[in-house]
Amino acid sequence: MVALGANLGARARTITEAIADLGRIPLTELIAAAEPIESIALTLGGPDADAPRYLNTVAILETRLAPTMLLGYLHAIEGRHGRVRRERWGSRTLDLDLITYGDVRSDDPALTLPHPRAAERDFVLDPWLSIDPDAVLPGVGAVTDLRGKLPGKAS
Ligand code: PH2
Ligand code: MG
Ligand code: MG
Repeated sequence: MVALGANLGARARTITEAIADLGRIPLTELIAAAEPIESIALTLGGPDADAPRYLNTVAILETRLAPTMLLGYLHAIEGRHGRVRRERWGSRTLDLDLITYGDVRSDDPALTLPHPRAAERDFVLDPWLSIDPDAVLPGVGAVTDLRGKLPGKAS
C-alpha cells in the first residue's frame, strides 16, 4: 500500500496524476485508490494549522517488483511532480510512502516495513480503511483497532 500526500501546488491534480502514474509502473497493477482527504500538516513540532494543508490518500497496488525496485519508481514519480528533498517533514508537492508490502517486515533504514509511523497517522489510516476495512499493519495490528486509539472521528 502506498500513501500519497501533497501540500504545495495543485494538490488535487498532482494526486490524480500520481495515482495514474502508479498504475503505469511496470509489472504493477493499481487495485484501488481512496478518495483524498484534507488534513492539517503534521510537522516535527506537532500539528501546524498555519502550514499549507495536505491532501492525503492511499493506493493499493499489486506488483511483481521487489520492494526496493518499487521504491525507486515511487521516488521517480515524486521527482516528476517537482519533489525537492529539503528538510525532513517539510512541505512538498508530492510524497509517496510505501506503507506496507504484503506482510513483509524490514528494519532496513532505506526501507522500513511496515512504515514505522503509519499507525499514528489518521491521514493514512482513514483513507486506507475506506477502501479496505479489514486492512492489517503487519506485526502491529488491525488498522481499525489502531485508528480507534487515535483521537478524532474516523471518516
Ligand atoms: N507527511 C509528512 C509530514 N506531515 N502531514 C500531513 N497532514 N500529511 C502528510 O502526508 C504529512 C504530514 C511527511 O511525509
Ligand atoms: Mg511521508
Ligand atoms: Mg516520503
